[in-house]
Amino acid sequence: MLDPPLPEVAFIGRSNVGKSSLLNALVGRRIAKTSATPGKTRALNVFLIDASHYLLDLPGYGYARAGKAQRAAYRGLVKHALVRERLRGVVWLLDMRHSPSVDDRAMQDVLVEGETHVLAALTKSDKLSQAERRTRERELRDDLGLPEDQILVTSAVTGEGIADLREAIAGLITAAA
Ligand SMILES: Nc1nc2c(ncn2[C@@H]2O[C@H](COP(=O)(O)OP(=O)(O)OP(=O)(O)O)[C@@H](O)[C@H]2O)c(=O)[nH]1
Ligand SMILES: [Mg+2]
Repeated sequence: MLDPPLPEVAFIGRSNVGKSSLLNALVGRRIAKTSATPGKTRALNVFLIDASHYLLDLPGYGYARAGKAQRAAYRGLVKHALVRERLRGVVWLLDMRHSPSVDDRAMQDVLVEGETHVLAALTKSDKLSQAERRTRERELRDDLGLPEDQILVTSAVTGEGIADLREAIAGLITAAA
């Protein structure tokens, strides 16, 4: 358990989806390391925010170039993160340009199974035109089957959705455990 014990929210998603970048955008500081090369985040990195909660940055899943042992280690990290005593929920990131991958589906099953509180962050909205963005948002909303307020369109580049995500995370943290 982290000291001091405080509510935790974990960032989960496939490698390169933008977990570390979104975390940085949320806190307005470059505290998590980011890279254009998948597999940048290699361990569980913990950030204490405003002395009130922790944000957990995790390695991504589905990183094809990682070795077998490394992938097993990443899976273990994520699995353990999900059962942490103080975990209040996860921000589950999906690249808005793509349909959920097999690994994303598997993660969704795990999240449903564990009754984990989920905020789905659709990332990199800046990479789409307005028309594409609307289409993809609708498709993903239909596809994911999550309540409307649990899906947020975000961009670490333009800042779209960041304030809403910050608010939603605050909601997770203050909700009765
Ligand atoms: N255009 C755009 N690029 C982004 C956005 N978020 C992240 N990126 C880029 O995507 C790449 C991966 O970002 P990271 O934040 O390192 O991704 P990650 O999910 O933490 O990756 P791993 O730690 O390897 O699992 C970097 O080149 C980022 O600059 C975004 O909102 N818009
Ligand atoms: Mg990362």
